[in-house]
Amino acid sequence: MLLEKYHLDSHNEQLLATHKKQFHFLSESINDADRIVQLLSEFQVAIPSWALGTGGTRFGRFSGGGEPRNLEEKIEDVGLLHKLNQSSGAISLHIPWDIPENTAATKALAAQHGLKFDAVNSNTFQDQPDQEQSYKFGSLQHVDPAVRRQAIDHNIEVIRQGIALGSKSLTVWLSDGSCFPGQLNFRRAFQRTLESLKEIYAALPEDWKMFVEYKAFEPNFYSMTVGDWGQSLLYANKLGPKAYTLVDLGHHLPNANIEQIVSLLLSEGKLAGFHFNDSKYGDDDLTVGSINPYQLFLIFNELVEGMDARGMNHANDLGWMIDASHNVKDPLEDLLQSVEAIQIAYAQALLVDSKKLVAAQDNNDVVSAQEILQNAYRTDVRPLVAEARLRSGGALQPVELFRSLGVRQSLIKNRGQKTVATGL
Ligand code: PSV
Ligand code: MN
Repeated sequence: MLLEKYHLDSHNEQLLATHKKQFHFLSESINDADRIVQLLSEFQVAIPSWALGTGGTRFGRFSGGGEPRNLEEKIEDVGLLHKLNQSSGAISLHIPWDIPENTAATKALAAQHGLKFDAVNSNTFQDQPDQEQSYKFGSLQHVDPAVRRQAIDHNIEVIRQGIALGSKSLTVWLSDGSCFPGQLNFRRAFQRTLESLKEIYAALPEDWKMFVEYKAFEPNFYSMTVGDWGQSLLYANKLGPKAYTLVDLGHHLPNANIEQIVSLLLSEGKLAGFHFNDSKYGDDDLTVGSINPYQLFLIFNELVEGMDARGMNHANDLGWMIDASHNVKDPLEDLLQSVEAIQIAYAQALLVDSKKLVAAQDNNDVVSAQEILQNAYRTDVRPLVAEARLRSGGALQPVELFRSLGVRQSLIKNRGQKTVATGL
């Protein structure tokens, strides 16, 4: 075990006095500190199995070593994160990058680490070595029914794997689209995709959801067949009540008002949840909150407002997941930072004085509305987040403990310097 309870205890003990001072100071200046801490403790963010190794670009990949070599080691890494922050209690698998060889053993290992299986993800954007048909010109949209059949069957197989693991949702992200004008008949491509999705939808168990993820561009650069939230919502509405739109923060054209998209999807009852990350230019897959933390806060502000308006449970009624690529940072440190950034934005949104905000909006008091939002955003809520970790048995400063224990060095020693995680 790289991380024992006594490591956590002695780390927390050293930082406790300073933390308590900061927490008390903050608790006295805000309302509801205990309620916020409680909500933060309940809030879990799923870790994608493909983000545990070093990511790369088409120009190169620079591994930091000690990457998980198989699904078991990926589960162990997420278990480690969860021990540190008590907020990463789920893992999301991408198939076929991660296929459990022995489902019962995989489930038992996850349970041992206190982890659940979040959404399972299908992959019809790459050709696998043993595959008969190619996805070069799309999968569910393809003009050849044999390709569509293969892609549909793959999704149904992913559902089957997910049922065995105890997942409750399937995320479908399609790279389908076209690179040049004239390549594709948009209307017919949409229709074929819809028909294919209907077959997959029909294979969903009663208590499952289908998440339809959109993306503006890449790998297709002229059109994407599920290119924006409007297109995803069209599919979801036509499919039925178990289909929802999934928002990946990096999948919009520049300057899109993501918080407005989130608000409307939520009020339509069609928001599936998130793939959290951050970006400057496109699908950069950077650490959550590293580029535009104000936007993240505004998104959470809409989430809290909209979920409360619909009487939804913050922790369980939407899918919360990270989707990132760690090209220059230690992936585990990056994921710890990402989860913390999500919790900070959530805590700040919980601080918004919603009654005052409604009054300001109803009076067209633009200045007050901005003051109310920014007052919450500019509050340093880190002591609340740390307190939630402390009360749940995690570390006051997860990255600091990860470093002081030399976790990466131990992983390199155990697994080797040149390991490569699948799915990168
Ligand atoms: C596509 O860019 C995406 O966001 C989808 O969620 C995929 O499943 C994932 O990235 C693959 O890395
Ligand atoms: Mn994604």
